[in-house]
Amino acid sequence: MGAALSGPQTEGAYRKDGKLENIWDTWSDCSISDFYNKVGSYTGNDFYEKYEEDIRLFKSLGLDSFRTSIQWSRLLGQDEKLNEKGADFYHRICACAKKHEIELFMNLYHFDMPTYLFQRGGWENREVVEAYAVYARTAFREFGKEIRYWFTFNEPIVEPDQRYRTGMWYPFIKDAKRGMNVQYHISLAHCLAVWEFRKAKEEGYLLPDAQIGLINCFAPPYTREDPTPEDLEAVRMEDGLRNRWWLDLVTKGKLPEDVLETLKKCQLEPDVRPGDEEILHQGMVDWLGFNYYHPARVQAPKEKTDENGFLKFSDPYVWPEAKMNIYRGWEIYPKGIYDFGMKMKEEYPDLKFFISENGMGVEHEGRFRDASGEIQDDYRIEFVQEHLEWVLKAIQEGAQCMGYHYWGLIDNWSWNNAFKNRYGMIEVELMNNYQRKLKKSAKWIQELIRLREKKPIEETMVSK
Ligand code: IFM
Repeated sequence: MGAALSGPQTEGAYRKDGKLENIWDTWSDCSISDFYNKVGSYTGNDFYEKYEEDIRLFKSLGLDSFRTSIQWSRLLGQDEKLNEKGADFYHRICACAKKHEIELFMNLYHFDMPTYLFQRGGWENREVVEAYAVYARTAFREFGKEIRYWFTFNEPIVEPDQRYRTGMWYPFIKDAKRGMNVQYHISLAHCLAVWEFRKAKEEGYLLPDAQIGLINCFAPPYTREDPTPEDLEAVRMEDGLRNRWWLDLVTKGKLPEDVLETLKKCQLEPDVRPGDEEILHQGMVDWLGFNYYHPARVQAPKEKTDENGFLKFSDPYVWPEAKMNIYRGWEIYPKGIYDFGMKMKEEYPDLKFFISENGMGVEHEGRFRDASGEIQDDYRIEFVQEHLEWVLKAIQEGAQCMGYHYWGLIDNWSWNNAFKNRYGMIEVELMNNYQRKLKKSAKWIQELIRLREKKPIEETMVSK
């Protein structure tokens, strides 16, 4: 049981100690009104200053692990040399986690491209893929004896989607073809990093039991009842592009052929070059992180093509019985976690996984404060409890699920939504020097963990 965070959403200190500008700082600088309440990337939740307090808090709640990410823009300078002060910050985090006997999971990339590399084409440019491999190599060698659990990417599907296909995020591109290349290049970058990891291990830079993984938001796809063949085709491609793409890569070292064939037929195939096959083959991991918030409900597309003339694979399908998190616009469907667990058991039985993110973001949480000032977030307790019950069922039925990390245990900066939706079980008071304060759910999870140590998990989980 642990917590998930990321560097760019928590650290702040955006120009401190030699940190370079990243793509979020650039977007904040050029259009601050795009960010909720005009809160840009600059301060995170002050983790740079408060990491010791935060790690102590995790420990006091009984958590055994937490994830954050190294910011590429903090670790390396433009010359690709180590930024000593940046490295020192991450060494201090490692030492603090060790002191409090809490396992640190370290991710290398969380949507945070350094701006100078973005200006060279970002993930559209193969040189950036190579630069990422250099960055990963440097991180493995620098922190190899301090970190056991490594991850190459968090949600590698998100940047192709948000920056290049839907154009919701800076630089607001809507081009399915460019999006496919970005997705493909990120896949190659993942593989090169895994290769660097294996090499670093052979050369003795890593802990002997170090592991490497990938984390993605594998939203299980569903369609309408009584689907047409076209609806099923929409599910095949939704699953193919967003889930099987990564699952095949990390278990078989190749991309799903049916998906590549379909992409070829509609001129959306990525720019595959000689030698890529060998690179892809390096992509197999030791385990996987599954971020789960909502299912993907799709149906056959109404229009055949999008506004740029590229073939559309699906339209959203609104399930009439859907229960919504209205603040985030995401469906709450706890059973999806179990369905994914069963899919893993059937289709990728050798790969262990853990729930690497799951959580509920809610707006204006101040209205749920009681007389003592504590936020009574019973909705969050219900959300986590229901999801954990499905995790338990999946484990009981044979899924190799190793654990659960709650996303955003401490309120954090959520991209252009900034602090609009609060995810934390720990509140951050923005107007009071980012002070931390437990919400009701923090006490609930503390008690859950305490009981779990004493009783069989089944009894702990029964709703009272
Ligand atoms: O804040 C994000 C995180 O960066 C990736 N997963 C989803 C979270 C909530 O929106």
